[in-house]
Amino acid sequence: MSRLPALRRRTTTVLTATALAVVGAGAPAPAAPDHHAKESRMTQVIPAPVSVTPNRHGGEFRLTPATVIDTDRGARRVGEYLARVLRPSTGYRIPVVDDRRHGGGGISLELGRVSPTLGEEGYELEVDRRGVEVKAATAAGLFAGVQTLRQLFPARIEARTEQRGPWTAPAGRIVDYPRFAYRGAMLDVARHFFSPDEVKRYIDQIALYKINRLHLHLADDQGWRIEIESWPRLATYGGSTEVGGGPGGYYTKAQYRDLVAYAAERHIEIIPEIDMPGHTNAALASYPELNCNGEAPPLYTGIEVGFSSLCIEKEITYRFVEDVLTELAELTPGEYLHVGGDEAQATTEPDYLKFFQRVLPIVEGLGKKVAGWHEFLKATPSTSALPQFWGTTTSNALVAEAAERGHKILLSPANKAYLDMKYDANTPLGLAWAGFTEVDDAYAWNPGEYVQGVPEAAVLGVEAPLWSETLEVSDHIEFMAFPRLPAIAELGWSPWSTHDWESFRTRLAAQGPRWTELGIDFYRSPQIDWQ
Ligand code: NGO
Repeated sequence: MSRLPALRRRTTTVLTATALAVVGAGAPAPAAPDHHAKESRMTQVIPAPVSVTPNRHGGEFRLTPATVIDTDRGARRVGEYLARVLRPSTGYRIPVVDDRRHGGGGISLELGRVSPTLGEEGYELEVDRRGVEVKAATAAGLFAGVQTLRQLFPARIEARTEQRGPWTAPAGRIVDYPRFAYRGAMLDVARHFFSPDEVKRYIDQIALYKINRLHLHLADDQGWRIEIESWPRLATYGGSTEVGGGPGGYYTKAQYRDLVAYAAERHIEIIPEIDMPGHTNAALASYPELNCNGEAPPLYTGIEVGFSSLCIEKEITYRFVEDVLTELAELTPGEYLHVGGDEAQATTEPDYLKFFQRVLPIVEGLGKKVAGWHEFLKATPSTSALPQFWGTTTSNALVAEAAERGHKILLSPANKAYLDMKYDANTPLGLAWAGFTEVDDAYAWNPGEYVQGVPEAAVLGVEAPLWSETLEVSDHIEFMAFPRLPAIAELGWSPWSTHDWESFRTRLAAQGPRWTELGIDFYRSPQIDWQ
C-alpha cells in the first residue's frame, strides 16, 4: 500500500469517453477559465483514455525539488523510467524510493489489487494537489499510466535540458485500459539498415503511445540484418548493402539481445521476421547452395519485389530455415516468429504450399507461434497462427475464412496503416501504391468492423508497418510515423466510443510541442491546427 494521503475526491464532472470527444471538439470545458489550459491537458491525452474525470474545482499537483517517486519493488524500473523523463527538464533530483521507507507525498506507483476490468495493461491515475497515484495490477499497467502522466505535464517537461517550471498536472482521475491486446509498429531494417540507436529511438517514440509490439523486418532482398552463427555470410555478406547501394549493416546477437531488453523495459515485445520463401535475395546471394541452379545471384539494391525464391525442392533449404529459426527463437523471449510469406511471385503455388507445410512445424517445434503476412493462410496453418492482413480492400476470403476457423487476425490495411505511404503528392518520402494517406485516412476506420467476416472478437489488434525503401535516417522514420502512428495507436488502445476526428485533431495539435521538445521531426499536416 502506498503511504500517500488518501486523495480527496472532489470530482463531480465525469467525462465519459464520448464527453471527452466533445470537450476535445472545442465545446467549453466545464472549468473556470484560469484552469482551462491545465484541465484541457487532462482531456488531450493520446490515446484517448476510457474515462477522464477532471476535478471540477480545478486544482493541480506540482513537481518541486522535494518530489520523490515512490514505488513498489516490482515497479522500480517503471519508477526509474519516469524519473529519467522528469529529471532533465525540471533539474530536480526526483529520487525513486521504496514506499516502506518513505512517508508520503509525490508520485506513487503502486502494484496491487485493482478492478479486474483494468486487465493486464490498464491503470488508474489520480492527481490532486498532494500527489499523483498510479495503480495497476502489473508493471505494464503502471508503465501505461506513466505515459499518460507525462502528457498531463506541460510539453516542455519533455525537454532534455533544464527549463523553467511551474511543473503542474491538473487534478482529476483517469481510468484506462486497452481495447486490443496487440498494438504494434513495424520497422523495415532490411531495405535500409537502421543502427541499434536509431531503433531504440523509435522504441522510445512508440512507447509514448502505448504501443506494445515492435515487429522488425530483419531480412529481405536487399539485406540480411541479424547475425546467424551457423550461416555467418548471411549477415557479413548478405547484410553488406541496402537500397541505393549504401553500406547496410546487421545486428550482432549481443546488439539484438540489447534491443530486446531495451524494448522489454518499455513493455514492448519484439517480433522478429525473416521473410520467406520470397524476398530472399540477400540469403540467396550469400549461399549459392540455396539456389536451385547452385549459383548465387548478385546482391540487390533496387526496390522491385517478387523476383526471388528459396529453392523449394532442395533439402538444404529446410536445414537453412531450421538453423535460422532456431537461432532466432533463442533470441526471442516473445511468443511469435514471423515468417513473412508475402508476394511469393517467384514461387509456384504448389511449391509455396509445400514450403510452408515444412516450415510451419519447425516454428511450432521451437515452442513459438507463427505470424505471417495473410497470404500464408493458403497453407492452412493451425489456428494459433497469426495472419497479418495487409490488403487494400475490406473483403478478403482467406482472412474471413481464417477468422471463421478461429484465427485471431492482426490488421495492417495498407491504405490505412502503412506509414510508408505518402501523405499527398508532395510528400518527399514514401511510396504511393496503396494511395495517399493523410492523417484523417489513417484515423478513419474501425478495426472491430473493418474486414468483412472479421468481427471485433476475431481481431488481435493493429499494426502500423513502416517500410524503408525510401527511408534512410531517424528523421525520415519520424516524418512518416508522426502524426499517423498515434492515430493507429489510438485505434488499437481507445474504446470506439471515443473515436472522434475533431477531438483527435485537437489532441494531436497538443502533441506537436511535445514532439518538438523530443526532437521528433513530424509532418505538419494541414489537417491539424498545430499550436
Ligand atoms: C508490401 C510489400 C513490401 C513493401 C511494402 C511497401 C508487404 C507485406 N510486402 O507490403 O515488400 O516494402 O509493400 O509499402
